[in-house]
Amino acid sequence: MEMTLRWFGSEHDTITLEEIRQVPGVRGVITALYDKKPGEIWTREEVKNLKDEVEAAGLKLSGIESINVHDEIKIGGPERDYYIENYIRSLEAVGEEDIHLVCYNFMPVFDWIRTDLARKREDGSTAMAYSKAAIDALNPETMFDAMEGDANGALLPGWEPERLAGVKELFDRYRGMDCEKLFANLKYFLERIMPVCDKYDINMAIHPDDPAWPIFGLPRIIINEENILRLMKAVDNPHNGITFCSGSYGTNPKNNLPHMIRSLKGRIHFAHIRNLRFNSPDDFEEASHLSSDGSFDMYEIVKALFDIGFDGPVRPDHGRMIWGEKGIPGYGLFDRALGAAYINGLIEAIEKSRRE
Ligand SMILES: [Mn+2]
Repeated sequence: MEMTLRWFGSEHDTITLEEIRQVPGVRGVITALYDKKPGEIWTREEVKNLKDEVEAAGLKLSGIESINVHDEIKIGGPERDYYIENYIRSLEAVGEEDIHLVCYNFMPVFDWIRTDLARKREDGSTAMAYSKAAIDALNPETMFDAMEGDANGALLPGWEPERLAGVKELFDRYRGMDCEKLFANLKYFLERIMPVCDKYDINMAIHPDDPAWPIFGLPRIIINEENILRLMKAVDNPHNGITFCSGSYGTNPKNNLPHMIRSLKGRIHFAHIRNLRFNSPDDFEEASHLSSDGSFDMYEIVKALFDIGFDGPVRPDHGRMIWGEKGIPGYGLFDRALGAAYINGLIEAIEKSRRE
């Protein structure tokens, strides 16, 4: 497994490549052209500049998170082929620069959703949290305002103000969309991009919907083992794979995370490792990575990845805010560095115990 950290680029991130380089065991970063809007073409020169910047700091550009999929493709609208063609151009730029992993998601309108970006925990740290009661009380069209006021003015990936400004019109366009139609649109998209993925050996890694259930009447499909296996079979090409995100699949306690990992052998191209603590079935908060701080058995998760021979990039996912750090919610340096060190410890222990 290749330990990485996500980095939002020198324009947006509060942490530097030099800091990332000093986290033990971290050799790569996962990044993107964060100023690109969904549907915009990435050029080879832009990708090369990003890669050069990362490499100049002694790190590897281990993968892209994300090239966002335009809503027109998810809706299956009249302009989808145009946007798929643009997506293919962007994949070519990435492939030409010898980058072989692209994370993306297929969530309608909204990206990940939390109801609290800085819930105070008993140790004084803050973490992102989700409560069903808060969602039920919310109007989706005013939700972005509510979140923006809470984000330290930082950029929230997937919640770009330009995009959310049109959220009402987007809702209208998704009217009548159900899980089956959304699945068919995802299949259509994947079938069309597979030839370029084959040509450049690009692993597409779909990120699960977070949380893993429909929100505001919008369908969500990448939520459990059954659906993801169906998608793997529907486009049965190893370049059609997944990002295994423990914190996203784990929002539904019915998802058996180690079992899911084992059933997806060969199709997991990227792993996000994160722990959640459930306070009740309708309320969770993002814990530190340590098993005993949350509800997941992190050892079993890492062991399952090890057992299936997963050797792709892995990164600690959202961390808490600790030690007075201010930054993009979930993406401070300190708690993610602790997470990387802890996961590296698990990997080392599992590896050595297998050799005995
Ligand atoms: Mn994730």
